[in-house]
Amino acid sequence: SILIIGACGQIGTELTLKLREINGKNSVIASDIREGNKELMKSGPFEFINAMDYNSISNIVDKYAINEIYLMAAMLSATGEKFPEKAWELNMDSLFNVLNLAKEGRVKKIFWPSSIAVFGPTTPKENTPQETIMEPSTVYGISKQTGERWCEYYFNKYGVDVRSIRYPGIISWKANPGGGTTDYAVEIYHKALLIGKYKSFLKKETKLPMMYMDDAIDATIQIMDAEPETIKVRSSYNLSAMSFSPEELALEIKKIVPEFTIKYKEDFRQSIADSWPKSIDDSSARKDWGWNHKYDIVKMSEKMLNNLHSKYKIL
Ligand code: VAH
Repeated sequence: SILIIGACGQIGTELTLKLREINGKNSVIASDIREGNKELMKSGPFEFINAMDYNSISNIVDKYAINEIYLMAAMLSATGEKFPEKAWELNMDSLFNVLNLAKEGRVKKIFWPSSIAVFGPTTPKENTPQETIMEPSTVYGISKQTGERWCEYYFNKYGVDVRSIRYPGIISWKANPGGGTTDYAVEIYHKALLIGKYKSFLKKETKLPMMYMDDAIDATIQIMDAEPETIKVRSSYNLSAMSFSPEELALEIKKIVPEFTIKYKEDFRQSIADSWPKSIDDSSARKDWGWNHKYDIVKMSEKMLNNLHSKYKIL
């Protein structure tokens, strides 16, 4: 069966729900350090796991005969800059725990998310290649770059079947993101419906690679279902669907919420965003295991506003 560590997070929540749809709820164990939202908690089995504690994972692996782990627990870019040591400890200890379970043959397959945060200020910013210079300037990016190196090492040295995707910013409505720099692109939809205005913490022209959650979930399941020999990259695959700036997103929202207004007041997250690429070349993922995105900024905005509209029961 499948274990999701960090099942209550923005991606973990929807990944758990989708995997339960496909595999049956009792063969997908959700776990986190805290409980998740109602929809997640009533959708199937839940266990408390501290991702940094090997034994707490090991016990659950034995209890449910787990053979696949999706490690979705991490401290993201903005919070990582406030608590560097904690971010490094959580992001690295949790990865070593699951890689070692696979190395010992107790788990067959691992999914571990990397991020476009592995790229830094010296990386080419447009159409960033799969292989390129990477000098990440955030603790989160450093931990993801190091994690990629360890994933490739455990694959080459111990035959561990670990697969990874460099997620761009991910936009969703079911569960809130926590502590990211791209989170403005989620908050803006809520604020557009609730108060008709938004103060962006990134400058209007800050273009970043983005993806709607349904595409991210489909890509994650697709790479895990792919035949091993099609996975040519064992560090982590570039992945993206679109790129946009706060100004472009606000324009899209105005088409549906005409009275919406936006202001810009950058904070410390601006320097994080400035260190990242503007657009990503994900041709390797498209070639190796058939990745193809379905959502552009128009389709995403319709989905986000329609779902949030009913979630908030706006009359
Ligand atoms: C963050 N949402 O903002 C995450 C992600 C590329 C962005 O890593 O930190």
